[in-house]
Order: sequence, then C-alpha cells, then structure tokens
Amino acid sequence: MANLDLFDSETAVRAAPDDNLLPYDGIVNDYGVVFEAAATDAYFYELLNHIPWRHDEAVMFGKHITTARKVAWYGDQNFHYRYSGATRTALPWNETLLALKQQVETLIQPVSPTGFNSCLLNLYHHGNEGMAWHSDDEACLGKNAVIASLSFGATRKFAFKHRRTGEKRDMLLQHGQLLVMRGSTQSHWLHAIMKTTKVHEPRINLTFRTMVEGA
Ligand SMILES: O=C(O)CCC(=O)C(=O)O
Repeated sequence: MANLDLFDSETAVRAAPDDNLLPYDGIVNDYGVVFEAAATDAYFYELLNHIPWRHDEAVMFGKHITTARKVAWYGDQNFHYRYSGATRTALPWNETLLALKQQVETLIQPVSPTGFNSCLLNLYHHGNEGMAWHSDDEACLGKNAVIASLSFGATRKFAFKHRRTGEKRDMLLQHGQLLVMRGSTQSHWLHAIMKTTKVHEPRINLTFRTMVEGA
C-alpha cells in the first residue's frame, strides 16, 4: 500500500484554462500536471498494483475480441456501462479513487459543479497498446457530457479528429496531467490514443464521468 499521506495534497478550485485545444464544436481544457511529483508516483503505483485489472471485451465487425489493454470500471452504485458491444458493471470506489475523484472535482468545480459518479480506468502496458478512434457519446452519459481525464505513467499522444471535417489536433498527455473534455466535444470529435513503438513503459488513464439517471 502506498503512503496515503501523500494523497492529502492541497487542491484548490481552478478557473478553466483559457486555451481551448479544439478550434470549434467542443471544448478541451488542459489543466497540466496537477499533483506533486511524489504524490503522482504514489498514485501510479497504487493504481498499477491494486486495481483488479481485466482485459476489455468488444464486438468488432461481428467478432468478439479481447483487448490487450486492461480496464476497470468504478461508480457510486453498480452502474451498467455498455460500449463496444459489451456491458461492464461498476465496482464500489476504493480509497485511492475516491481521493482522486475529490481532488479532480475540486479543481474543475467551476465547469462541473455536480461532480462525477463513475470512472473508467485503462491500463496500456506499453506503446503497442492504444485506443482506436471513438467518442464517449453513449446515451447513458447524457448530452454535452463533462469528462475529466487523468493520466499517470508513460507520456502518450492523445489525438482528436472532427467527425465531419476530418480536422485533427493532438497533444502529449504526461504523468499527473488533467484534461477536461466538455461542451459538444463528444458529438463532433473522435479521440484516440495513438500506438507507438517508442514507449516501453505502462500508462494508466482515468476518465471520470457522470452516468445519467436510469443508466
Ligand atoms: O487513455 C486515454 O487517455 C483515453 C481513454 C479514452 O479515450 C476513454 O476512456 O474513452
């Protein structure tokens, strides 16, 4: 178990950064690295070693596949989350995830006053694992969902592609970095984690979400 004292890092409400990474049809704000270095490392190893990681499942072109990437899904209640043709049932929050959720909620309170009730975790063992173009536009997330993405471990390229124009934007996501997608982003833009042969270390990403009533 990591030193939980490290997790009591001071977080304060922040105004959303002025810069929008998208040129139109959505808002993506980069909050930068939001924790002290020691706390960021402690979170990474705690998540790597204590989350019950499982390979994800999906149906693609009618075929049932198991991803190399691993996932975990947590929430306020046993929400059922259906995407890529498979249903996952949320686990109850653990101490580390609750601490992270509370800090993220405090940081981004002005753009997400109601907070989050769930979190999807992804573990990429190395650069040969990524996530294909998709958007988080499932009905259970509601319209204009606010999604807070927190990254730990290896730096990886995160890319956006506009559904209609094909215009692209990308950025590097680093250890401890917080990114917020909001407004109409999920309706107009796909996003992906690009594969690379240059990264040999693991990366963990947490996306805090709000499941709407009746999900
Ligand atoms: O790993 C990431 O940064 C992206 C994760 C993602 O796209 C998702 O959970 O929908």
